[in-house]
Amino acid sequence: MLPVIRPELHFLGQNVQWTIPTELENRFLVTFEKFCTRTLPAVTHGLLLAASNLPLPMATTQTASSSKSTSISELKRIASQVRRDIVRQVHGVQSGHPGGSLGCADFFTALYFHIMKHDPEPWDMDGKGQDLFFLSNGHISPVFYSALARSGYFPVKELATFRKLDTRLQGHPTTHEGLPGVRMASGSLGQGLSVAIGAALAKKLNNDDHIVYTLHGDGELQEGQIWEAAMFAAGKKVDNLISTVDYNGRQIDGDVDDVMPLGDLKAKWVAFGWDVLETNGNDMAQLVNALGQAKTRTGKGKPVMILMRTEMGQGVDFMMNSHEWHGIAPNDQQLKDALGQLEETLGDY
Ligand SMILES: Cc1ncc(C[n+]2csc(CCOP(=O)(O)OP(=O)(O)O)c2C)c(N)n1
Ligand SMILES: [Mg+2]
Repeated sequence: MLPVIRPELHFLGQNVQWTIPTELENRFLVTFEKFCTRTLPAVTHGLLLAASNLPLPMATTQTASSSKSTSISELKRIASQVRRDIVRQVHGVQSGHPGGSLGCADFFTALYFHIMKHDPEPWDMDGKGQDLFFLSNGHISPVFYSALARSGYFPVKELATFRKLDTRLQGHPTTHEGLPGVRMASGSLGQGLSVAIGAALAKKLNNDDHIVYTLHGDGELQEGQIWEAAMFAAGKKVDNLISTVDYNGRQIDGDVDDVMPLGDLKAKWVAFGWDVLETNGNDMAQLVNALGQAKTRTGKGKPVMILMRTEMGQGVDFMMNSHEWHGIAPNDQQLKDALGQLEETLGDY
């Protein structure tokens, strides 16, 4: 009979109490310490898999952070400003990724201004008692930064530093700069689901009943680590997780179907054991409804997946209907044309 101990583990700054046989203790201490100091998703995920035979406690209710109730028309107005922020950031430094960012502007607006229970202040990495969001397709950082700034995580005027030397707003988000709202480095595709699963498991261990959200590109799904994580999340009933795929059918080199077809994506996620919803990610009312539906489906033994149809470049006519604007910046005239199509609703930075 193995001796059983009750160690205090440290995960993203949270104290985790769990009954663990001593033979596994060292493995967990190593895992969580690495996760704490610098995000190492692959290693963490591997170690989570190694320890996956351990039973998980059921989540219980904790004090919730507030989620805002914002009308659909107001959300649309915010999304318009987010789109302006995107094209202005990318134009300002003549680099970055406007296409996917524009396509996901409605999603980020719905998430940060209506769906998630989160408080920008006081900010800490733990996010205990809050919903968490992990951006896995980190190249669409302009939309992430705009949503964070506009919802109060850091000054809106800091958007002007995007991709500049010494900025906290790196082209691909990092934790190193300490930008409030960023809990994981991303840009190397395929890793965010593994990290989010770790965070979702930590919430269960901490009896924190809040939800972990993720976003992934459809091209990103070509990464094998996604499917390893997908299998793990369903197999271990990580049911406090809502993932979304930006299903725009495009990626850096062309249409996803031409680069590596995804086949019947819904059937694949269902086969992997997920509860799958589909929505139009550029129709605010439909999107808010789908995200609300997804919330009601948590806690039922399955991770939840939203396949979200979007249009790359949505909102700027000459950036739509192609992959061309995946990662190039508008020139001065193109910026003017783009801004002419996007109402300034909250004031430019
Ligand atoms: C591991 C890894 N491989 C390749 C890349 C290069 N890359 C950056 S974005 C991208 C396309 C991803 O497609 P998708 O996720 O659909 O994003 P979208 O073009 O729709 O914004 C690729 C291949 C990367 N960032 N990471
Ligand atoms: Mg794509």
